Amino acid sequence: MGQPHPRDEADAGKPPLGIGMVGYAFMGAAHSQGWRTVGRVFDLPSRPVLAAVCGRDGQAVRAMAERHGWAAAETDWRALIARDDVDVVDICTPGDSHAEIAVAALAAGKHVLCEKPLANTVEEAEAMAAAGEQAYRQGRLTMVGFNYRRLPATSLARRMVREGRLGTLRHVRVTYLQDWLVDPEFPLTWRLRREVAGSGALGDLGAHIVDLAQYLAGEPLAGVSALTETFVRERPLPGGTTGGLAAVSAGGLGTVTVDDAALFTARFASGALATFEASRFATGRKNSLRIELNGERGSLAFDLERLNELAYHDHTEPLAHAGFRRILVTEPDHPYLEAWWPPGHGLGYEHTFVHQARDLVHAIAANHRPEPSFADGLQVQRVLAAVEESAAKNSVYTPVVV
Ligand code: SOE
Repeated sequence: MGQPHPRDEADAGKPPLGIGMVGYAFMGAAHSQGWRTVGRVFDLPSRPVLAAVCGRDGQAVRAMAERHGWAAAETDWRALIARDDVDVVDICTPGDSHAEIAVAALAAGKHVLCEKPLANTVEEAEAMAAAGEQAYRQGRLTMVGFNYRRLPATSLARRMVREGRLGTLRHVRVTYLQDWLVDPEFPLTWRLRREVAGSGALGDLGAHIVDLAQYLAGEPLAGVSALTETFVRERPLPGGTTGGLAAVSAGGLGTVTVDDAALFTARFASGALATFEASRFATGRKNSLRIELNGERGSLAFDLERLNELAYHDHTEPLAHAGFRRILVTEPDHPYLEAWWPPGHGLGYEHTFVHQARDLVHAIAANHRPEPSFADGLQVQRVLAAVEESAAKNSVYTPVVV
């Protein structure tokens, strides 16, 4: 064992906050990083302790626990939520188990952080939000893992919109594009099965951009008009995942039961118009999330591939020298950055999970409902359901007369 970390000594007097995580793949690794790092960077009111991680494959989950610093490994989530050393249950499993685990964990008196999308159906999300409301009255909190809110640049954009720098909003334009499904030989992993994932690009990517758009605009969407498509309808059956999104096939074919892409237009309650595009078939786009907001007084644009920057146009400036300029979001008074590196030393994807952990730890100490809570996650779920309903009706689709 090496020397104790100075921060460990400083934190020794703080009350422990035991974290129990269910699921240990891609998101589990990302959340582990967040929990492991948060107390070493931020001054927190309590001391997050990586108490236990849970997964069905005992050998794999023990290896994960060892690698990421979890004190114990469990193979049954019910055993995890029954543990006295677990205060927060962090759900990183596919959507089909979110509702059951979250409702049980809240009933067991735990705080719950749940990966997005909140659930696979509106009904499940309603049950989770109702359980969250009841638990809130007993001082237990819920949060959904819409991590892209927790970047300094997106948080700064929210602050600028709230300050009125864009004035009345007219447009929000969002795309979230990936290309890992382009190969028709890519196997039918759980993200392509409706009974496990709920939906495809819509729930996986569309949920993020619906949340981000509503968060930045500061208001909910009132209605949508949508098109969805499944480009490759049959794929080889999977033989196992090989890290991240990658997988190998086992032979034989199965049916894809989710969308590969979802496109929709939408109207905010205020009348602002929005367009959304979520796709896993955008060749060359790996994890490309872009959002632009246009208001009467100015515009803001964010690109996840340049995540330490915002583009800002101030339309109240003399037009002779107005235009988009780059804000480098690395100053100590930018959101989350007081604790990180000197100006100019940027952050990355993984830091969103550190910030998510920070915000939840503070919310628990203050008994303040965190945002987004399960109630907010339910609202996003309703938007996703409206998109599916609209796409099923093809309501936007007026054939071109020839
Ligand atoms: C896969 O499409 C994925 O990992 C999503 O599930 C995450 O939510 C997103 O942040 C990155 O892409």
